[in-house]
Amino acid sequence: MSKNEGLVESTEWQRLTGQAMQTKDTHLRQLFEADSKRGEKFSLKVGDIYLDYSKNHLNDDTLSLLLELAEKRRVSEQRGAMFTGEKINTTENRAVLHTALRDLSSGPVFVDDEDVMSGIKEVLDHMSDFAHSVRDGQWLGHTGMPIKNIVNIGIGGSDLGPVMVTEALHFYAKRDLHMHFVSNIDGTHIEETLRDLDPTETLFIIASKTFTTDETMTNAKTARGWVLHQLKDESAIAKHFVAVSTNESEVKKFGINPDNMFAFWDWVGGRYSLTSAIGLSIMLSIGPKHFRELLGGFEKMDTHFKTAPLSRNMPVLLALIGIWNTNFLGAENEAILPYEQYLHRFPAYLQQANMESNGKSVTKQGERVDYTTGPIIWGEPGTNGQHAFYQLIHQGTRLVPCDFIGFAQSLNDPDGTGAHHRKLIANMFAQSKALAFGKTADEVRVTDIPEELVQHKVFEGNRPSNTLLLTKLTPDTLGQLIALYEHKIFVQGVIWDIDSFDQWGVELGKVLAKDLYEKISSGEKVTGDSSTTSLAQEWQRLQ
Ligand code: G6Q
Repeated sequence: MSKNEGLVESTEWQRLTGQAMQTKDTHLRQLFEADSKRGEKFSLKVGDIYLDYSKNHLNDDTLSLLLELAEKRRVSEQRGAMFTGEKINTTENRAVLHTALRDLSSGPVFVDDEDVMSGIKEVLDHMSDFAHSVRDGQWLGHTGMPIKNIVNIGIGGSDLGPVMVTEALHFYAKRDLHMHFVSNIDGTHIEETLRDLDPTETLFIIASKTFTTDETMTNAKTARGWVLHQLKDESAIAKHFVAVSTNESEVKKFGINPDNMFAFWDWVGGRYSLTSAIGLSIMLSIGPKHFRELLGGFEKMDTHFKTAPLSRNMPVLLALIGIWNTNFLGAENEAILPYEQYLHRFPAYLQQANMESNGKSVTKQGERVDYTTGPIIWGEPGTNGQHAFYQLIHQGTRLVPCDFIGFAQSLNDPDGTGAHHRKLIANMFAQSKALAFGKTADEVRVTDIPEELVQHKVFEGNRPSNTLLLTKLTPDTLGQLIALYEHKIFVQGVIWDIDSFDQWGVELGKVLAKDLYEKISSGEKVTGDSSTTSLAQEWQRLQ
């Protein structure tokens, strides 16, 4: 009998099901009334992150039961296996070692009897030398011009992390080096990006682990054509293109000098790669010193995750709360709500990190699960979301567990009074308060309003949320925050017994698109199902 067959039937799971039944009618208001210290009690500070998880439907018993589940699913053992380079990505037979990328202080880490640490340090030094030369204006384009624009061409894991972090740390950026990101195969993306750029002062980073991804290679070839059209010399490619990849032969074929290739390894998954050479665009933007601070932040959270007992382990707690909401309270989704404009791409980044990792329906042994796995992740920065979709979170019929993320200190104070930031944070606190405690009909009636409006103005409350309050947005604290979510996702994958590090679900669409591309390009009739056939015919008719 496989380990997974017993998950739902296990004592731990059954007891949690019972706990959910037993506590389902207790309102968050009652939990807070029963314990005046609940807010302090259900909170944890790690590094620069203060996590308040008190506004969740849980009590001491729930937490104990969840921790028993984590023990039963051997979370500690699996965590050790990841950090020591065991091939825990079983369907691809790969180690999962993004933590080694930021483990800059300690001893060797082995994959197939080879210590990976020296290679990591070498690439980091290579990246730093290159970033310095571009930022200092020593790296010159083909006509002798310094570089003013960097265009990162990549998609998925080779795009979302770099975009998110470059935006998040824009405060620390070299302002006269403009960063651009092209990912979509839609020609509009590259067309609109390049239309105002001058190739003599533009450098392209072709970021692709495989160097075969259709979107990236199509955009890279277009960029190559754009450069050659204006500079009219093949030797210009060496000055205007660098690559980040694991595939040296394809990089060479493209015409990029292997000296300008920044390597990484198959044990770095795409969506976990921003601390590898895939972060080159980040380093160019914020500089090598800040990039190392970012790695330092990741390392702090890695160390905490690796060493803290499960009961005081922030990624583990976040993961267990997510499991509780998903598997026992029936939540289908999680909203990520950063009250920080610089983090405006953080929800999109976490969407991939979480949904590509845990959007699985078979166990590691290939058996269909009989429980819910990864939630739908979505979100937008506050306060914008408040004027858009928060209505549904407050008064709709769905359960939307929220993560509020805010910073104690702001990086900007445009009117010199601090009012913007105080208003921002007051809104964040207000939202989780309103979600948890709501407003009863009696409270609504305190003001003189027509009776027929009362129910419209009632807030049931009782809606769960976590709040993460960080000191200040820096490379270091951002690293801590990202690593926190990476490890949360890992812990949930372990509990669900799924492979969080493969992504077979993206394959079918790619194969079908290739076939359809060939057919519509050659004018061949598309046959098969009547929907796709009709769509293709209509498209052909409209050409
Ligand atoms: C991430 C996925 C995926 C990948 C892209 C780009 O974990 O593997 O998003 O990053 O498909 O792949 P390449 O880097 O190989 O172009």
